[in-house]
Amino acid sequence: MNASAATTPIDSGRVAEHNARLETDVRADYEALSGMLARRGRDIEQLTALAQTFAVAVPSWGVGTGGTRFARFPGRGEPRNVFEKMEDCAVIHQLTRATPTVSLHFPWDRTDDPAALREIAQGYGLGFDAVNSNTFQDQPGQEQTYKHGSLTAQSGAVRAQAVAHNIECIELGRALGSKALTVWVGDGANFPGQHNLRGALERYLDSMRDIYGALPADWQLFIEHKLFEPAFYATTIADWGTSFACATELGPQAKCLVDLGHHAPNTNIEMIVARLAQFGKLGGFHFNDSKYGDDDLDSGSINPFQLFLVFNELADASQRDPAFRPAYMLDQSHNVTDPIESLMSSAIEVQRAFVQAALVDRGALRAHQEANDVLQAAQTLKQAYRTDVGPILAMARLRAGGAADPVGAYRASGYRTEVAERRPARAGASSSGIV
Ligand code: RM4
Ligand code: MN
Ligand code: MN
Repeated sequence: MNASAATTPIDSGRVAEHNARLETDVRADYEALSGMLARRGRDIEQLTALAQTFAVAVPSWGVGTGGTRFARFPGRGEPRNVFEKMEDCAVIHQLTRATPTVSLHFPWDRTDDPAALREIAQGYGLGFDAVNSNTFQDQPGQEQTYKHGSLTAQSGAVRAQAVAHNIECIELGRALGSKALTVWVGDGANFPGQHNLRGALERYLDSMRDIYGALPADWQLFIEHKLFEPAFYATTIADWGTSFACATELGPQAKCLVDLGHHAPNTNIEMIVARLAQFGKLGGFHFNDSKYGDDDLDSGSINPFQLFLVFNELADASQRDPAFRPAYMLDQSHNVTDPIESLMSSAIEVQRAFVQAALVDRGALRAHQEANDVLQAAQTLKQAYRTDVGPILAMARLRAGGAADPVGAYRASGYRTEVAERRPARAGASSSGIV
């Protein structure tokens, strides 16, 4: 559905006014960049068309204010249910035109009426990406506790409950039009000796086999690894090697999901991406940025060069196999910013890395590599990374009916003040934002 046919939470006339004020400048910058790229033998139109194909899913849990394990400081007008979350996601897509899907998290987003939710999403021009299961928390009224693990628990009853929840996620996702389930478990040990390291992984695989068996034929199962937290000594699915082994063990519908924040500082994540792509097991991403651990900071806010290098590997993989399509999703927690603003600028940062990677002169890079011209090879990447592709992104948005400056248009719209009035805080209602 295009922007004009969809219901837009922000009045489209106001966005048009905003664009009219900025359009002359955007065009001037675009012309200047066009000339510079032409001198490098690159056609700006081809890059803008490519930018318009970019899409990344918004995490439903990211539109509420997040927190730390110390506190959460709620923002104004937070969404109180999945329908209000969809409205905020629609704003993000309306202004960026880069986020046509939403990734839901159950039971946080559980609904008794998936058909109604699907219809509302369609009205906004939104679809659903992978659904996420949650066996890292106990829910009110739940029979078994996950205190000592879920898919790896010693207790068969706990494992059965965790498997049943994942199967319910598949059913809900199916009704919503999703095509993948992402499984992240916090299972692991806090103390040496707490559990048998091998036994825990055996139980994990047994549970995952049951979930895999419930997948529709056109679905994928994404295994998300994470180094630590909440298990501080030994996390069962701690690294891409374990994830890869499990995905291989389970079968062709199982793939690995790389959350950028789930690695030790300084890990060469682009190399992990290259390895998983080479062996056909790269299922998708949770984009975010981090300084120390699973910080869930805005994409590109700390280490944009790393994001570019990840996309450089993805560009290489798509050149080798044009059918290569990993799922792109954001996974962030916004503690001190307006989540809508953070998600819009993050989606644009990921799109920026995607376009910068497309700018890499791959022929020249290969030639420098073959000639062992190390300096020129590195410079070839840097030249693409240093190019300000902002005008391409702005033009792509204008052409797709978005905003020249999404954060500017959003602030001018008064949306946050308006929702603050009609969404008074309700105790415990948010279920959004990670604490
Ligand atoms: C985890 C992981 C999962 C996300 C939860 C909320 O650290 O990143 O993807 O669903 O947090
Ligand atoms: Mn994640
Ligand atoms: Mn995480």
